[in-house]
Amino acid sequence: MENTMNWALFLQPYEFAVDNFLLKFQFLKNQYNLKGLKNPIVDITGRVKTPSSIMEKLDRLNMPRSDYKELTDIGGVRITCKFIQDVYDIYELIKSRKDIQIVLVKDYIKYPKPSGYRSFHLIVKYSAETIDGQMPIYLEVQIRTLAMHLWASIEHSLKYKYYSNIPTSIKERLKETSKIANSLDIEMDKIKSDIISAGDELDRAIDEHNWKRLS
Ligand code: 0O2
Repeated sequence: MENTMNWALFLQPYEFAVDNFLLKFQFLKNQYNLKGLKNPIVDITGRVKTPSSIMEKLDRLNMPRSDYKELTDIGGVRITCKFIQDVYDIYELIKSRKDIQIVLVKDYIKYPKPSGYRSFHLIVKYSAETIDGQMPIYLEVQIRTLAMHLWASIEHSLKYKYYSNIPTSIKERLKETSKIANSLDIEMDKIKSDIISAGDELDRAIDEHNWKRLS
C-alpha cells in the first residue's frame, strides 16, 4: 500500500493545517508582547508524520495499515511554555477559539503516563484548504512546560537508542527524573505566584530578551 498510494497528496492538507496553525499562534504569541501582556507561549513547533512513521504507529497499535486515515496525530503541533499555569492558560485560549474544535483532552500533567511522561494533549479539528473546498483535519496539540519538554525529548531519544526497549534500570531513573522535573515546575509556579503577589512584574523581566528564531 505504501508504494501504491499518493502520500504527497494525502499529507498535503496536514501540511497546510500544521503550517496555518503555527502561523496563527506565532501571531497570537507576538500579540501578547505587543499588548504588554503576560505571554504564556515560549515556542511553537509542528510536524507531519512521514508515511513510514504512520505505518510504524499503525503496527504498534495493532491496527490494519489500511486504517491510516483513522490516526488523529498525523499532524502535530507542540507549544512550550515556562509555567504549568501557562499550559492551562493556552488551553483556555484554544477553547475560546471558533476555528479550533476540541474533540479530546488528555491531561498527562494531572495523570502522568507510567513512563513518567507529562504533557497536556488535545485532539482538535482544524480546517485545511483544498481545491475541493475546506477539509476538516485532526491535529494533535501537545502543550508542555520546558521541563516536561526536556524530559520527553531525552526519553524519546533513548527509545530510539534502545529500539523502544529501554533497560529497566534506566526506566526507573527516568521516572525519578520525571518527578524531579515535576518538583521544578511546581516550585517555579510557586515562585512566580509569590513574586506576583508581591507586586513585581515577573513576566516583563522574563520576556525582556525577545530572542529570534532563524528557521
Ligand atoms: P512521535 O514520534 O512523537 O510522533 P500511544 O502512542 O498509543 O501511546 P496515543 O493514544 O496515540 O498514544 O496518544 P498519546 O498517548 O496522547 O501520545 C501521542 C504522542 O505523545 C506520542 O506520539 C509522543 O509524541 C507523545 N508521548 C506519549 N507518551 C510518551 C512517552 O512516554 N514518552 C515520550 N517521550 N513521548 C510520549 P508518537 O506517535 O508515539 O511519537
